[in-house]
Amino acid sequence: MDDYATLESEARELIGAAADLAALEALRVRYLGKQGSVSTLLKTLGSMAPDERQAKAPKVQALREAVAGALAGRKAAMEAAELEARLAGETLDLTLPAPEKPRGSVHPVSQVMDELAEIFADMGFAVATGPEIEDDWHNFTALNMPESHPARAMHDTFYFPDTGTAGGRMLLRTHTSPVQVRTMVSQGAPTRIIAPGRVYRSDSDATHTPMFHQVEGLVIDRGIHLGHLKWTLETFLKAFFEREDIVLRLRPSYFPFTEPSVEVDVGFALESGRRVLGGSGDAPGHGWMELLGSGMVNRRVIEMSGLDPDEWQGFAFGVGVDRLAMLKYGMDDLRAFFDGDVRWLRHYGFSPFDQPTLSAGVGARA
Ligand code: 2U9
Repeated sequence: MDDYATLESEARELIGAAADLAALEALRVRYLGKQGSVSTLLKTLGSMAPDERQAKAPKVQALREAVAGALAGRKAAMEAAELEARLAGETLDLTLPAPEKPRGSVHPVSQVMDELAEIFADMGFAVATGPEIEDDWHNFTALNMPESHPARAMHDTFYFPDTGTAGGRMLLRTHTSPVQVRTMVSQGAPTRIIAPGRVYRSDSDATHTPMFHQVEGLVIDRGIHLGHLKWTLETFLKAFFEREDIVLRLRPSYFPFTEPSVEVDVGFALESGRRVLGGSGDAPGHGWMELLGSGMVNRRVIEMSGLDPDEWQGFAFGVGVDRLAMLKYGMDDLRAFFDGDVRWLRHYGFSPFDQPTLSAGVGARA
């Protein structure tokens, strides 16, 4: 056995006996590292006479390859053994139920807004949105509420410091009506939209929160009259409350942005102390509940939005989304809607997979 063969068998023996990857790495350095014995042999080839180099070089190269191969083989074997051991130690019971992932729920206000969008889409209404921080022209002036109107008082509306912007002072919108004004100004007529969203009033007690939700509707077209308004609201309420026996009563009222204006009451029955919508409010044991405000859009509002009121007429209505949710799903405290208590949401929230559709029933299933 020559020196090369001795070195190779010694290296193979040590590599075979290496206990772990660290020991193997130490052996790699010992043989193939910069100062390693095989590397040194390779270097000495350079200083040999050509004949001697020609005779020895293939042997040294073969030695280097043999050691490198033995190191790689041992390393692969160690890694495979480690994987084997891990797999043998792990058990996976595929019959166990998967742990349940926490799932969010849909807030009743969002649920009702989705239902409204679905119902009104079926009647050809688009959903329009706009800024919650408005200027006083869009929130008040364009809606026939001039400077002197009491709703403009500081104690009713949240104002921002006056910065002299073009449309007047900035404020938190008190209704979603400015969205309809913006739509009329930018898109003209005819139009059919609902505008759902947050509105703000400086008001706070058991039945009023400083922020609440409204949906308003607007139809502008030729020849629109109160009959269209009544049919639309009746069709909407029947679809929303999922009852055919919804009866409306229109009472004269006043809003600056509509003329004539009507308050819309819905008949209800008292069932074990609870008000349940349906039937005429004049029947024995029944009553009327005020639910919506509405009317024919005031010609001055149509004019201020840049349309000709002799050509275009329309109707508009407004209703509280929170109120609709309470009536349909039975919550009794408005303030709980905005407390952010997850227990309330777990109780009243809806499944995100239960999208309202007219065909499957617009209401959420319990
Ligand atoms: C334009 C023209 C007219 C929207 C209307 C009401 C009547 C109304 C209240 C219901 C309950 C607000 O949430 S509430 O407090 N709304 O009574 N809203 S008519 O009239 C408009 C809107 C936009 C351009």
